[in-house]
Amino acid sequence: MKTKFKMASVAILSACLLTSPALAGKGHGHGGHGDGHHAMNLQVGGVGAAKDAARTLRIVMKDNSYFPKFISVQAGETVRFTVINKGEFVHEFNIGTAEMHKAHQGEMMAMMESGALEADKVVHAKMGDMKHDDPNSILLEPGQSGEVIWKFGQSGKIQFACNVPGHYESGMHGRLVIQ
Ligand SMILES: [Cu+2]
Repeated sequence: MKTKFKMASVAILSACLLTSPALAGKGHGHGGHGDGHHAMNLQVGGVGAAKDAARTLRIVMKDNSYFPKFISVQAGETVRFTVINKGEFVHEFNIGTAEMHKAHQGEMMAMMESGALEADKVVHAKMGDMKHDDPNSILLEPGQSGEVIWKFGQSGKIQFACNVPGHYESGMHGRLVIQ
């Protein structure tokens, strides 16, 4: 019986593998094409400079939640986010629109399928050209911490989210309001 279950999950994985190149290509190309690399919008903004960050917000990630789960910033504000993963799984802090998160979920699924991403670690040797180096996000293993410096755009409502397969769906996202 056990073997049968295993076979079933392998079949599901292979089915996903077939669809993943299309998904991965849909979001943004990997390898840094500069501007246009991301489907950024006017609200999301872009990379910030450390010298412009007047405040630091600490974000704690757990399995599978954020604290705080609501962030309010000013339009045009640069914020330094210090992010710590206190969970037992890999988590991501990613700033974007719901559409951007959806596109990134396809990429992270492909990473997991290729072995570059496991539930509790990032296998850098298997990353290849799928490097997780998008400036609007940080991917952290359990116990790791990191920083994202971000300059927000115009007022609006976006999200911060974790796009590790299954995490967004289980509620790992928060509201980010740009006043
Ligand atoms: Cu997560």
